[in-house]
Amino acid sequence: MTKSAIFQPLDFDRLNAPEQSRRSEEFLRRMVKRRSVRHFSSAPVPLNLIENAIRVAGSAPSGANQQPWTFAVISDPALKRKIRAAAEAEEKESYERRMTPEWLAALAVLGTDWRKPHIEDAPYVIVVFRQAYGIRQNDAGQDERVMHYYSEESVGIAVGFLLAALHISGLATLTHTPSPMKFLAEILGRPANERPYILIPVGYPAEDAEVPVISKKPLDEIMISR
Ligand code: IYR
Repeated sequence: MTKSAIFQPLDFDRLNAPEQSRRSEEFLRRMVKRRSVRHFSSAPVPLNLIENAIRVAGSAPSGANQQPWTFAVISDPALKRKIRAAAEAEEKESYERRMTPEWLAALAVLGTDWRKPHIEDAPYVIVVFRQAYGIRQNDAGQDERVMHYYSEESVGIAVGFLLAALHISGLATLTHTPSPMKFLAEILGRPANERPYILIPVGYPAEDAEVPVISKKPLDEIMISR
């Protein structure tokens, strides 16, 4: 049965111009301070910050509002150890054999290697899964595939929301994409329609955390106006 749209009035806060500027400047000032962190403290993080950030991610727009995502929140040390070991095994193979010299050269500015201690050190690891298709029961009680539209784009947008929410809550994150990532679906026992999309260690930076000196392109290099 197709469901048709039901409409309601939009709940929208029309801000005055100074308030718009204030919020815009404040958000910009805070967001540009976000850095990918690879040295985490094991200090605990309140779970409600993680939950709220996932609520923010879950509010993201998605193709046909299908919300094709699952956020796996992992804090169990044994599970984190297992994920780290599997990620490092894939990454070692990648860094030593699979990545091209051009790729390794591009990565040199970040100073990364196959070692991923942050997966164990950070109190939480969020693994985001993309639901390549949905599953529903048909009238005969059998599972049927539901086509998902723009799931890659939808999950990308939700992850952007998630990273922003975690950062604004005073938490550090890393976007990590061990390749291939299939082991995450296996370790976490996810169904066949879920594809690992990204792994995000979340926590506080280690006292002595360092980040590479890199810069972002200025506005005139990333924006065109006509
Ligand atoms: N996935 C690897 C390699 C890596 C690739 C890119 I592109 C980066 O921006 C950073 C790392 C790793 O996580 O080390």
